[in-house]
Amino acid sequence: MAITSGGQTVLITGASSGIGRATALAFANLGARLLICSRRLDPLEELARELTAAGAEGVYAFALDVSDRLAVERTLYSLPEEWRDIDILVNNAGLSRGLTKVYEQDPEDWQEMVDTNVLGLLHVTRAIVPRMVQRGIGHVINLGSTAGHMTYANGTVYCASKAAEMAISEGLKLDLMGTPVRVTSIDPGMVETDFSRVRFRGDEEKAAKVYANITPLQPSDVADAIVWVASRPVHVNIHSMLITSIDQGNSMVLNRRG
Ligand code: 8X3
Repeated sequence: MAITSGGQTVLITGASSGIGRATALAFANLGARLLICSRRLDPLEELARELTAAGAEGVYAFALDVSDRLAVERTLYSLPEEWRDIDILVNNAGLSRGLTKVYEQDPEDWQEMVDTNVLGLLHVTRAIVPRMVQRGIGHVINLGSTAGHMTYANGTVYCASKAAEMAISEGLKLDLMGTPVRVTSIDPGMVETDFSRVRFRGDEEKAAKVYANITPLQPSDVADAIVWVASRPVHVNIHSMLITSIDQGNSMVLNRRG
């Protein structure tokens, strides 16, 4: 049975832009019911209209800062009745702050990355997975990174947060043995999103240099992979998928032209 047919209910965190947004659109094209959340609600309102136009069977948009454990519990434990049975959770919310030597970096940057990328993922997982186990259906798709496979200079804490994501995905899969709930880690390399703009706090020039003279992945490339893993037969669990553009070998090796 394909799990992405119409009627499947998919929760996507960090849905307002980049990979989260592209994933919401990809599932909408398949007629899914979508719960979309991000820290701010305004960008989700326009997205909700686009998702409906694309074919989503229903859309429920709400503001959520995944790093705020109490807000996650309050919001996800009181979803409207018709939105409680979530079939697919895409733990996409995440960010990077700074490209700095770890021994010089502002601890506030560490805090924000660990709170969102590690604890945020755990908070949402903790709120959603027990009902998946109870219902006997579910798929958790976590967003990792090439950064979790290979640490690069000046990115220590971001890389550590993605290495943690990989360990959490593995551990969650082990803890779910004996249940039909699947776990996948999708680990992209460089994707052309707001990622670098956020990392450099809006410094467009620095952000542009990251993708200069290479062809990065597009958010839709990653969304394709997410939809593919979710649409395998229910006895097939894709544990992880490492995806880069043709111009990226690993965290450090890039084919910059010119
Ligand atoms: C994003 C990939 O290499 O820019 O997760 O950190 S990288």
